[in-house]
Amino acid sequence: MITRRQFLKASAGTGAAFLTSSRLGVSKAGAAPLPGGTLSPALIAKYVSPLLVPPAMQPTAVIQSRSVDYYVISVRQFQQQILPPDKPATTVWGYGSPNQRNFHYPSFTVEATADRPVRVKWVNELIDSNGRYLRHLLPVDPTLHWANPPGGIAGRDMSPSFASTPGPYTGPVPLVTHLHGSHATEESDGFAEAWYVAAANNIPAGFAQVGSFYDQFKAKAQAKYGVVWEPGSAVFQYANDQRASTLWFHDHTLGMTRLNVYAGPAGFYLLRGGSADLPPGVLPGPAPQPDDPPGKKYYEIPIAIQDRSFNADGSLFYPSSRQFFDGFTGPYVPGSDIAPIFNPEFFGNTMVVNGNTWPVLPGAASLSISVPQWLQFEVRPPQNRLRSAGSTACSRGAAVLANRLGGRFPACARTASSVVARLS
Ligand SMILES: [Cu+2]
Repeated sequence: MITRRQFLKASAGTGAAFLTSSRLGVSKAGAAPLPGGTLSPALIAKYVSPLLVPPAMQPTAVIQSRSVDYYVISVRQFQQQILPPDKPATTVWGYGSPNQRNFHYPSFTVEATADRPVRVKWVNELIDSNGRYLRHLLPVDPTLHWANPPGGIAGRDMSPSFASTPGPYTGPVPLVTHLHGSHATEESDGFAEAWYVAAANNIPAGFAQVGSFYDQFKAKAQAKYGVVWEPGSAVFQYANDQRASTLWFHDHTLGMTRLNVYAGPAGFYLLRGGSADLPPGVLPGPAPQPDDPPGKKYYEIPIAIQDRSFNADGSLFYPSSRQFFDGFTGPYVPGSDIAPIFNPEFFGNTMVVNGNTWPVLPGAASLSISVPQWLQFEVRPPQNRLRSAGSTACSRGAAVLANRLGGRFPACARTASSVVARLS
């Protein structure tokens, strides 16, 4: 059996050459695009779609003598015009509030206040109109240490064994949401093994429908908050007993986070107030709030910069074979310990900002700043406040953006940051 180590040794020469050329591709603007799907990024018009400033999500209710903001937030599948209007729409997943029908990738923003708890019922609604589960939009490698619903209760959250190399997993999709940067107790933290599939009517017999931590956290949440987790959902509570900050929520399922987040579910959670926040009027605003009139102008703008690749039909591209990464054509698991689909690293060749490829933020001002490869930005002097939540390539994007704007960016590897650009 070939192990990963032996393979890496044998292919050290070719591997190094591949890495060098792909690194050059990233750093040299105007070089050949990174390999991706069937839609060349060169054919995507830049700075056409307006930059969306994600609106604020309305709480579903205010509960417990008006002391807790309560949200019901589901993940659904829908079509969104991510590419410019001359290209097809893209099927994505995203969070939204079912009674407000505001599903979007990235999600509308949760506005939270320091020391005022937020409770969220997170629902996995990846089902069709007949109540049958939806398959993943992207190729899921079932040979990793992952959620593994087909393993049943005994085999969930493990790496299964195979007699021959398997194809991608096509069963119901496990999800669980983590609020990145939050103070949370374990039952509300979105543990990778606390996932759950949608309450579909065709779950195959023997499949695990929840991860190995789900039941104990469900009991804990009931004891602590009196909440009942219904099938296909979990109720988490965030105390918000921390300093004002930019947080974001995203899927966190074991061995699938890269795919679930790439498919869309992510959103900003902005915590304001408390002794650590600046008094009103110091930082530029306003930011979106629930019930804003249409067309209101914002000067606090959250920016989610993400790399993606597309196919000509508008669908998201994600590698379906290890071969894409380094040309290795097998043998894969079980003939070696190399996973057949999983890629150790992947960079998209198209920049998506707040759910549109290379958008533009039009402003009333004369000043226009173009951040090559990311977005074009017109800002109104004297200043804007930009927030960015960094993940993978995003951190680098945000740092470059901050640099171009002459702003301050505390450290690109930090989980969440806020950039204040002062322009004169
Ligand atoms: Cu995170």
